[in-house]
Amino acid sequence: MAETNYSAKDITVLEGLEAVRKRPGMYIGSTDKYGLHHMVWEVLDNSVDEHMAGVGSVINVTLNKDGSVTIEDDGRGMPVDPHPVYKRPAMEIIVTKLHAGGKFDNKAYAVSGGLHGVGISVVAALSKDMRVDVTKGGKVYSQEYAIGIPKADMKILGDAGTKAHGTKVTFMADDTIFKTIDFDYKTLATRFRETCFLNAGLKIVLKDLRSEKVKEDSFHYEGGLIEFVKWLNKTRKPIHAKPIYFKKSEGSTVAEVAIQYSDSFNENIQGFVNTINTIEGGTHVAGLKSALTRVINDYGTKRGVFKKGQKLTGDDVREGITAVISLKMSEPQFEGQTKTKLGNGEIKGVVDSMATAALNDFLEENPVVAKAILTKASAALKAREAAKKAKDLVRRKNALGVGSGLPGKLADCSSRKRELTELYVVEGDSAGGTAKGGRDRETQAILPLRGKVLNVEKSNMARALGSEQIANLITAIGTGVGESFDIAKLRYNKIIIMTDADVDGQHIKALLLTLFFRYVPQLIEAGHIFVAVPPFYKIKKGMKDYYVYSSDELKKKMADLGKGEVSRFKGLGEMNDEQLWSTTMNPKTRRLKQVSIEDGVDADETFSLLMGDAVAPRRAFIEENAEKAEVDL
Ligand code: 0RA
Repeated sequence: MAETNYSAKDITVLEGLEAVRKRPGMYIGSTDKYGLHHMVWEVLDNSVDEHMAGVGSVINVTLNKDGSVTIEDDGRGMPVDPHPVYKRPAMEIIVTKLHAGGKFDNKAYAVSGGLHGVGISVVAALSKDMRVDVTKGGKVYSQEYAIGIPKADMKILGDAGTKAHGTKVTFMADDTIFKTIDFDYKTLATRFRETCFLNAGLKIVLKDLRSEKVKEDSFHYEGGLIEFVKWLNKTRKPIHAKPIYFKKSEGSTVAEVAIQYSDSFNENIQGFVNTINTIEGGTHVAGLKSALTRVINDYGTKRGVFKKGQKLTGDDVREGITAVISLKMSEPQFEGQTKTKLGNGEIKGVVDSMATAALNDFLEENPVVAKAILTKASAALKAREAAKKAKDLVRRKNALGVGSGLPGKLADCSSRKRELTELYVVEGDSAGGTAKGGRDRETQAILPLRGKVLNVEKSNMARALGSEQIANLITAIGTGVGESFDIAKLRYNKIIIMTDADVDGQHIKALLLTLFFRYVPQLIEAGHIFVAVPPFYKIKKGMKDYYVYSSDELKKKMADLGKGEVSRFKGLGEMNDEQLWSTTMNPKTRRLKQVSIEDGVDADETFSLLMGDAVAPRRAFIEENAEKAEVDL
């Protein structure tokens, strides 16, 4: 700390950083993996801003051997001149003062409400060490910090070429703050790829020096959003080669959209606001959707392709769509469970009218593509109407015995207090029977599934909803799917997938997760979907049985117990009512994994690769993820 001399003004600076260390979650969301990676996004945003400002085109991100991260850009370089009020180098103020604000805060698209833009000072405060090197005006300036406090004054290290400029930030996350400081290569790579698609021309190079085998990936797309939708469709068969593309602005709001339909049955719309992936959608996505439905209906009506009274629903129009909407706006408001839903009401109309004009123009100018899209949507409409007819027929036949309308296989719980209730979706009739015997009848409902669930990645919505398994499940859950989804009608607070720990069980789990992700993603986003974790081993010692859930736990427990007879649990069927209750269903002792979507693009890639048609990319994906015991969904 040498000769650094703090004046009264600087005291508030220190207090600011103290607040960050006391309540890190307020500034970076959390102190888990999510918050840790947020540290990188925070520094990277500054480097991307330089590219947006027209200076700088390459960002190098390096995971160093010692666990620190370096982010180096060729932007203008952080200012280093003395700050007029604090009389310290601007660099020091930017890095050590919370919300340096004012003079330095010249971001055109500051993100409020979200967690971005909290500033590099937050990263500094939560780092054991940070070093910033700025190259500009022919010189290199450098300063080091520990938990946000300068170790010494800024130094001039020497001369650089007069043309060189940029900022290099290296930080070591503080392991007394973060639960883990182990960065995940895939999480970083996914985010950097997205960032480069959203900023055409920007190049990000990611290097991992942590293990013997150095990993490196480089992301750079001159085609921006158009390349993005093509990349998203790499596992699908597009029905038109050239994506629909437009970029329009109104005031300070800029919307950029690319759309490409494929012969698949799913809807994959990725929304971004100021480069943040809005997993829960919001008004920008709603505006795009309403324009699409209206424009394609109008186009079909004008050409006389519909029978009287026939109309495409939004779900019809979006069957097989892959789209990206990137919105840049000032003062976005984020809502929702994970604060990834755009809330600004005015945006819906703005995007709707921009998209209506652009889509009308596109369809007029590209009649071949227009026809392909209309044919696809009409096929969805026909399938939907045929499925409805079949259902009405069944309903008429059963007119006398409708009862509650709930599936006969469902063993419902007695409580009607939704916050307390749970639905166990159980593989197989026999495990279903055991679960019925073991459950808490008041709060736990059981829905047994016989055999495989239809793969919704490979079938249209009408056919999927016509399958008994899926119809039963959706009816039991209560919300409906697609456009008619209504969270207020949700019948259970927790929906828990319970399958065997074998290959078949994994497959059924994957099919159910695909169904939830494609048809009711809102339930995943709101944290209602869980996977039950049955025990892996049973240890018998004397009269007592112990259950453990992993090989690590087994080792520990055996060390505790000294001796015992170990047996492997293979399937749910091996347990009796009482065992299933105590190991897997009793809320006090069971293990549950909550299913979440960290990144919409990544989740779509995982499902389309694992459950879709393309074989070669699936093999590559599985090989790439082979070291992970299981792919996190
Ligand atoms: C404040 C003002 C200016 C640039 C930056 C900060 C800046 C920060 C970081 C962090 C990492 N890389 C960065 N690059 C730039 C504007 C400088 C000017 O107008 O010359």
